[in-house]
Amino acid sequence: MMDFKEKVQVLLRKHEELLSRKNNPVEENNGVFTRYQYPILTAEHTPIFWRYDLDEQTNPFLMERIGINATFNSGAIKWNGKYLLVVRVEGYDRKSFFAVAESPNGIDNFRFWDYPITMPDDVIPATNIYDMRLTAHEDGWIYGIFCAERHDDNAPTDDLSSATATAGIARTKDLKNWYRLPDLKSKSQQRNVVLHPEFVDGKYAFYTRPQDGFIDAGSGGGIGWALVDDITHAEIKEETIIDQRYYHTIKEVKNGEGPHPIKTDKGWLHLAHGVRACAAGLRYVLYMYMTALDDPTKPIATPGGMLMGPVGDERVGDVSNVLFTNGWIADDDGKVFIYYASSDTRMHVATSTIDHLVDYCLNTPSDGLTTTSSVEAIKKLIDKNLKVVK
Ligand code: M1P
Repeated sequence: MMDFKEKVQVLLRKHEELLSRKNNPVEENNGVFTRYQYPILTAEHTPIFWRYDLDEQTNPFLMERIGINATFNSGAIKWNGKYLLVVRVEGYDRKSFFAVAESPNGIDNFRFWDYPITMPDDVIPATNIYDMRLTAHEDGWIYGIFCAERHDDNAPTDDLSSATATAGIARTKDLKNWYRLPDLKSKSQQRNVVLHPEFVDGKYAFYTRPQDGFIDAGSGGGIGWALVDDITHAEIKEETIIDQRYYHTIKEVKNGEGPHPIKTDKGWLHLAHGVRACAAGLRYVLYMYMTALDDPTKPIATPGGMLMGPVGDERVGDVSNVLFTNGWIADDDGKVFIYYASSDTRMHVATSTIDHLVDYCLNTPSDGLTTTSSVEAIKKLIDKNLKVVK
């Protein structure tokens, strides 16, 4: 029989084995991006000392005291040469919080910092906060924009599910000390709000996602754009839709900007999620688009369909059939790390390059919105190829 100390040693050893496991690229890929063998973060990656009381006097059976359910939808930033994720960690109590996990190479060996982030509240405290988008803004601050969820007090008293979604705003210089600013004021509910990294016409610029209710995007036509004079009292006065939803597409039900776009010499590269409904429920996939360098609201490329959809084990989790992204990192050499979560449960990475993603955007046919136009696009490619192969 192992004594308490030995049991602790076993726990720590197994945990270390998981954290230091090498992650290898998966060989079959479509030439656009490369997936990796293992998820980069799971609930089991959270520190043992977050979950267990390691004092024999107070926990003689060495039982887990605080359960962690999932680690998903993470913001990302390169910081002092390290790849940092601000992870949405969800406890067994269904509350999400933010915690930083750091890797030396962006692919494996992600380790959580000792403490989760203590996020100050806005005037009306939120019940739940999640899905942070990180932006190192040209004003010198690093901003975290996230969803702040509160009970909808206008709902009937016996309705304990209705909620409201608002964009929370906080800023930091070191990712440890966070200063909360007032939530974004908007006529509609908002989720998937993202801060553009540069001033536009001297103003802060936000990608928005107006929605009629907590779940339904409803009349909110897609991904929006709004300029804000003062980020310390951010208010959307005018909102325009820059990436619209369409019937019978991967973004028919909803869409939302992922992380902030990457600036390239050909334009701004955008990564987003699109949602459609099917008999199995909602299906979330990732897609891309590009906007003009001198006007981040002007689409210049809209590749049709999805960039990535859930495959294999990614398909199953707390909310199955979901890929979601709110973080990516572009290295100086052009390598791109796409951080995505599967089924609201775990985090993964896929790699590509700016050149590959720009080529993907500029040369993938747009969705022509009908079967006829899809067949025409395939026929065009066949005609071209047959001249080569015959
Ligand atoms: O459950 C899937 C996702 O649902 C929401 O995204 P959206 O607002 O686009 O529907 C978010 O709650 C997100 O966290 C979650 O991953």
